[in-house]
Amino acid sequence: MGYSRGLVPGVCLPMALARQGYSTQASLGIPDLIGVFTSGDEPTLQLVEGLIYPAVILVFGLLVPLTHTLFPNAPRKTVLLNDLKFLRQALVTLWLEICANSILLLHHAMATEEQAKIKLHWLNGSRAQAILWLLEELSVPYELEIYHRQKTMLAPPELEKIHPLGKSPLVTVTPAGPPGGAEPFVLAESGFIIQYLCDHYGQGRDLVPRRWKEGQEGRVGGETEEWMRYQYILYYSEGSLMPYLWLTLIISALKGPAVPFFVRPITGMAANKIISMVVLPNIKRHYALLEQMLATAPGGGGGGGKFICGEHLTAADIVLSYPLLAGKGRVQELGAWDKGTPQATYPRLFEYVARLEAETGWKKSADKIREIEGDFSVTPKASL
Ligand SMILES: N[C@@H](CCC(=O)N[C@@H](CS)C(=O)NCC(=O)O)C(=O)O
Repeated sequence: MGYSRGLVPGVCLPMALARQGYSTQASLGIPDLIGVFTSGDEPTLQLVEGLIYPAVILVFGLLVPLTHTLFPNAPRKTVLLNDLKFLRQALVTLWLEICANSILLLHHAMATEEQAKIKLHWLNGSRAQAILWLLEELSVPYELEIYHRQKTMLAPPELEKIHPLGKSPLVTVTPAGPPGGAEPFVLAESGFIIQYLCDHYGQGRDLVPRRWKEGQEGRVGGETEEWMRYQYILYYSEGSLMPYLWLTLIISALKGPAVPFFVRPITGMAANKIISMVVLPNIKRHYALLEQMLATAPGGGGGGGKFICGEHLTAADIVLSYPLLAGKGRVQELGAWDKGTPQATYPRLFEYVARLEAETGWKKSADKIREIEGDFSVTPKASL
């Protein structure tokens, strides 16, 4: 009888409690547990702990009288022995389950106390949208503080009070700790924020690829391709790709109303020169790299992957989403493309961008902003 799987729910329970912000240091009452199972936040857990588990016990409970009814002529001693064997197995399993739950709850109580508080400082039309997506994907309870760009497109000075650079995204973390004793700290830089949040809240999700190949733990070169891609993209997105998108936004402004109309022909010409000499060739090089990465992504049976590290969404896709979605509507006008349009030139890349936009987590993050702001746009609406 496959009883060993019965321990799995014992592992899920404390995780579910922690995710719902229960302080396991405080005494846990039956209503707390009922709350966990009926909250709708952990449907799988509810199914396993609340329905399947009792159902299995019930079925086996009925099996005993049923055996007597179906085989009335079987030697009484054999049936009785089988009953006793089954009962012994059931009791041992139940006991193991209770022990595992108690040990894990105790361990959790000592380790987590209360949940840390996460606050995202979100700026309109900014990379903060990717962090919002990640928080939705991780199902972490969070608070949103909204900031609006000034007319100059710069962030408002209030953000400087949070971090000296005054940019967004920023995340304030107030660790769980003794009442009134927890010192908040601030996370800055998209890549670091993503890494930190995944380290603490990513367990059990597939947002960070497995690091080591089987049997190659700790060895140079023992990393999986998925993990190498993941790490690369965390740095690449901000360090290499994003500067060209940023340049596009800034240089395009030289052709717009931010410049007095009588000097605009000159600034416009200079802008076009920089775009054709520096910006467009580099954007093309980046798009070609990403097209190639998608074509060779592992897990797709040699036919490429749906996402940048393979077949499923990772936090690397989330960090990449901002430059790609922000650039999507702007790159066409930068100049000539080999096959007429960027979409035709880099078809895999643009299919990937559409896939990112169709992700539930992305849509949830956009809806969240629509709910608060009444509107949502990936890039700032007003121009310089
Ligand atoms: N490298 C930083 C860049 C942060 C950044 O420049 N954020 C932009 C929004 S996407 C910003 O705050 N701009 C307003 C300003 O520069 O004042 C990161 O990845 O978080």
